[in-house]
Amino acid sequence: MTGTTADTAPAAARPVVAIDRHGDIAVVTVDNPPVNALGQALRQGLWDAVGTLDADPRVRAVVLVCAGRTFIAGADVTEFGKPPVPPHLPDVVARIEGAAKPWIAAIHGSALGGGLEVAMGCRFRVAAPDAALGLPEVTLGIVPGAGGTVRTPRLTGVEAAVDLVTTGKPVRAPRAAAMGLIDAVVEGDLVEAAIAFAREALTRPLPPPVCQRPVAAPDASFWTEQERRIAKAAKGAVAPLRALACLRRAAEASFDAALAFERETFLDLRGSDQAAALRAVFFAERAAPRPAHLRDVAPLPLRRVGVVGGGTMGAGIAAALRDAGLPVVLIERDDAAVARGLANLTALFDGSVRRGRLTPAQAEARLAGVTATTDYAALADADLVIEAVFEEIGVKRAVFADLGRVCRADAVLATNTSYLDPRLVAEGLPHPGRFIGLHFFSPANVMTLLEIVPTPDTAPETLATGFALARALNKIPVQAGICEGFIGNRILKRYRAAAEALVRRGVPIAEIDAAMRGHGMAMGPFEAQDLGGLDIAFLQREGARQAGQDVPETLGDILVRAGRKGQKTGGGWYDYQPGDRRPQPSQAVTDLLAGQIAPGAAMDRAAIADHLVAEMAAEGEAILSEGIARAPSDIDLVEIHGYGFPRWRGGPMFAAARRAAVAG
Ligand code: T1G
Ligand code: NAD
Repeated sequence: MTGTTADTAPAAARPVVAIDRHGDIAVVTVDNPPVNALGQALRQGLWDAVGTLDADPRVRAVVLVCAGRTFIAGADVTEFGKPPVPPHLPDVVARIEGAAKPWIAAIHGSALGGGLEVAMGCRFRVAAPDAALGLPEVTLGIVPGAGGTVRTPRLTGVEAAVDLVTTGKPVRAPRAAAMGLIDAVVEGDLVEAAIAFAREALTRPLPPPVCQRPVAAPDASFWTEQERRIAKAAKGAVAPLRALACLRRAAEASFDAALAFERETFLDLRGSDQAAALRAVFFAERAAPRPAHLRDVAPLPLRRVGVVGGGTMGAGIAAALRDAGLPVVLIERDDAAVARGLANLTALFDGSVRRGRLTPAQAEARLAGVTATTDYAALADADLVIEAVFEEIGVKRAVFADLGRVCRADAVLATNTSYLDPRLVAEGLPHPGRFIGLHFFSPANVMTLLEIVPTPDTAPETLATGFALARALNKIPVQAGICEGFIGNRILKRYRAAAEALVRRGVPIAEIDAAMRGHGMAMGPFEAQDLGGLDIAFLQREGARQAGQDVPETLGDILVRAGRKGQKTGGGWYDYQPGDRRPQPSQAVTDLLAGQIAPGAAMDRAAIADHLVAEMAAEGEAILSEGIARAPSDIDLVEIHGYGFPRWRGGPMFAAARRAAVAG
């Protein structure tokens, strides 16, 4: 930097790949922020480093390490739509694997996709204890493209490789070591530990490169069983089964033949509709927590949170807050309700223990962080209070009157209302700039969607605090404007109405549900209502009718009036045998609806699904044109994270745009 001063000099371009020498060990440092994605410059840098170090007689081994928050997080997803530029990643991995000096990958943060493939090209892998390793390609609608399906089974055996590759779920370093994916978990300074590991390794004969290691092939029945299992779990996503086929080839064919098959599959899927959809969702999810219009707005601190109401939603929200480590004050209306609220919370944490997500000790600590009381004074120092009491305007207003009295003037006050107008809920509240809607989804400690609903009075920092909360809770936030049902429930209403309209035209209920499941939805519209209960929407319609609105009678109304509220009453749109959640077509429903239904219109399942998804997208268009949603991708995130829409279809708005592009 001679001749310039630090103040005036342009920032010196840091090399993407730098080489340092520690005696006879070279350290190759990758520095390509934010996540060391394998863009062209990085691939070229690694390619050149192999040449440089092979030619350097002083170097006996090479440690590969990354700067910043993570090891190489994979291929550069932004390059996917573009023509590939050499050197191609499989060639870079092969070059590292074939280097004259052994390379040792030193992993921290995440080694994902192409990052793990580079690491598998190295002769050894060591990792910090909290590092994560995985092959998430199937979640992007593709398969690993640089040997992941061929090298993984050579390190871990086929069974573990099937798990890693077809689920896309990463594993932590200790488990990776147990599986054979890495050679050691190392504590302390990663570079020093990796250098020490290298020196030690050089004292013994080297293991063969991964490509030369054997793999034991399971028999045909193993593959049939895996195919069946994976097809069921994939619900229409194609990548997991294609990845399985690659693994089978890896077990049964030569290394080179399997590599060629993997590459062919990768290139085929990369241009597919499913991959395009999953890429769009990938970027939408990453953009959602930090929206551009709030970039310059600092959120308020979130240290202590209150929840009012300990029912289904309040308990779920409190559990989510505790999972994020926040202390919670839970307010209920009387002592019995306090006890019920605590019992609800206990049941949620016990469920996590049963599923192996929490240890009993952790569950106890979660519960110990909740102060449950009837005394609003306990909210005096809360930074945020979320109201989740009965969906009645009078009850909610009374709660906010109390909150207005006891809370700090700068405490954010939020309502979890599903359908009420937040402006009416907040009427009369002092300092209305701190008020906001935070619409969680049930079960609130599991569902990842959070609709954030500002009123015209909501201050920017209050809005930013809603997004900060979503980040703290690891949820996907979507900003919604005020209308009945916000984004998600408004589309749900249109979707259900359209499904009922098909029933009126004579399409069998079970055909509609089967069509939507076949489309990849978690459930069909009618079985989902049976699960959640038909009475909630019924009561809402009745309320509107009593308020003088013209709400035409729905088929659901007829069922509820006949006592058919869903599974909890033994029947709704279907019948249920006691203790059996499988829906059975119902003669009683056929009889009840007889006068409403036209004689059998035939409609194939694909046409049913296309029609209903087009209805969702049409409502989405209306929502956009009214400014209720800020972008089509926000609507897609709502449907995917709140309503079980298949991720690999990208959401109703993505699907509609794709369809329009193909048609036009
Ligand atoms: N390519 C391009 N940009 C990426 C990226 C990637 N792979 N991963 C992350 N980003 C951007 C992201 O959009 C965001 O941008 C910023 O980095 C920080 O991300 C051949 C085919 C590594 C665990 O799927 O899981 O390898 O918003 O907020 O919370 O077989 O990023 O700042 O502008 O998520 O610290 C496989 C995906 C690719 C990894 C870090 N790899 N990334 O989490 O940061 S396919 C992945 C992650 C592949 C080969 C194939 C996470 C992370 P901006 P972030 P984070
Ligand atoms: P719920 O009936 O299970 O729970 C309501 C709780 O509020 C009860 O425990 C009740 O004792 C308590 N409560 C009533 N008045 C109170 C008061 N004055 N002070 C303190 N506590 C009081 O209802 P829920 O399903 O949890 O719904 C709560 C809110 O969340 C509603 O506004 C609802 O629309 C909304 N919501 C519900 C869902 C869902 O799927 N259940 C989803 C999103 C939003």
